[in-house]
Amino acid sequence: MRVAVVGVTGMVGNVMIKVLEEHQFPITEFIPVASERSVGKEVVYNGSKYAIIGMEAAIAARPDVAIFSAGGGTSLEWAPKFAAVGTTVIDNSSAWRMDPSKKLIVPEINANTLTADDKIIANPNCSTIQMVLALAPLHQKYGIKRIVVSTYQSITGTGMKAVKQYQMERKGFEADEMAYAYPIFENCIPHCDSFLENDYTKEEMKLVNETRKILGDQSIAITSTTVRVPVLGGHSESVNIEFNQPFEVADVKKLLSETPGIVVQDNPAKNEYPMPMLAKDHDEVFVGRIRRDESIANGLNMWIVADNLRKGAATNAVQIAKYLAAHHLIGQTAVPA
Ligand code: A2P
Ligand code: 11C
Repeated sequence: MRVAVVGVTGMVGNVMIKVLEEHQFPITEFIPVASERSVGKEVVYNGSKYAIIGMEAAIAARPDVAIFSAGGGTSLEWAPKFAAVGTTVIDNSSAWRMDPSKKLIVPEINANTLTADDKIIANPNCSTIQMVLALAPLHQKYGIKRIVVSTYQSITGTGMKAVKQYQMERKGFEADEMAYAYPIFENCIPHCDSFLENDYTKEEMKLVNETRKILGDQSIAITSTTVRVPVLGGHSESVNIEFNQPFEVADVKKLLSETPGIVVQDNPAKNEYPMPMLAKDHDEVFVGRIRRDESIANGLNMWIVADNLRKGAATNAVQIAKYLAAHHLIGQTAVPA
């Protein structure tokens, strides 16, 4: 498999290299791609050095797969050009997620819908991926009526500029460039991505719209508040769910603990619950604080944590690529649907 990583110098790009190495993805040629600013610089993949190339050169190389983490604008412009030369694009940006002709994939939930004709595949938003992974089996069993989610999101989700802002502020300096409207050190900012006309942020509406698309159910009521916190390890989410059917908390815990990709960390007696400092550098989604919402019928509360650069981005994308490779849906071996 000839694999291009577009946005290889970025926050997600860096983790993408690690995840590809760890998953021993069968790469015959590694093609690192970034903006013209980075062309010629070197990155290390599996112990060897590779020179970064630009977009035109990457298209000319006709990779089998291109994993994009270079922002929505770059993806909108360039993904179709890669697809046009036969490359399968797995895109981490928000550019294609809600396009009805593109699939929005969390492999454990809906990879079985992929075919060789899917040349641009959307990776959901990080805060959506970790939430839906836990919701999918519960929706199937009990039917979800309504979700109320509040997030506590790592600054790594914003990119390099935000991490630099945090590091400068932590040292007591003003940042050269501000990624946020306010200082993030010793602060919480109830504002992830830009505001929309309805006064929700784009990040909040991603949780609403992407969750419905992935679960294939537009009837689920969802409302969200997304908050940036001075954390590096991962995103945390307080999720309140109202089911259509009654449930037992013990059954929910059992079902989640049997779900691939999920680790249940839930033992209040021993102060065991998921936290970003424990989730960092792990591929799994961690679920804890699982308890009945005693204020309504069929209500449940959970706390969901994942490394947003891993399952929220790089790991999910690599899992999609692995699925495509295992099912011969990419490159010269692609089997048309
Ligand atoms: P570069 O380092 O050359 O600017 P982050 O979100 O962490 O800031 O990373 C963004 C990534 O997207 C970087 O690798 C960046 O490369 C890349 N990128 C930004 N704009 C483009 C573009 N027009 N073409 C290709 N890569 C781009
Ligand atoms: C964040 N979820 O943490 C964002 C990062 O739509 O792909 C990824 C933005 C996106 O701010």
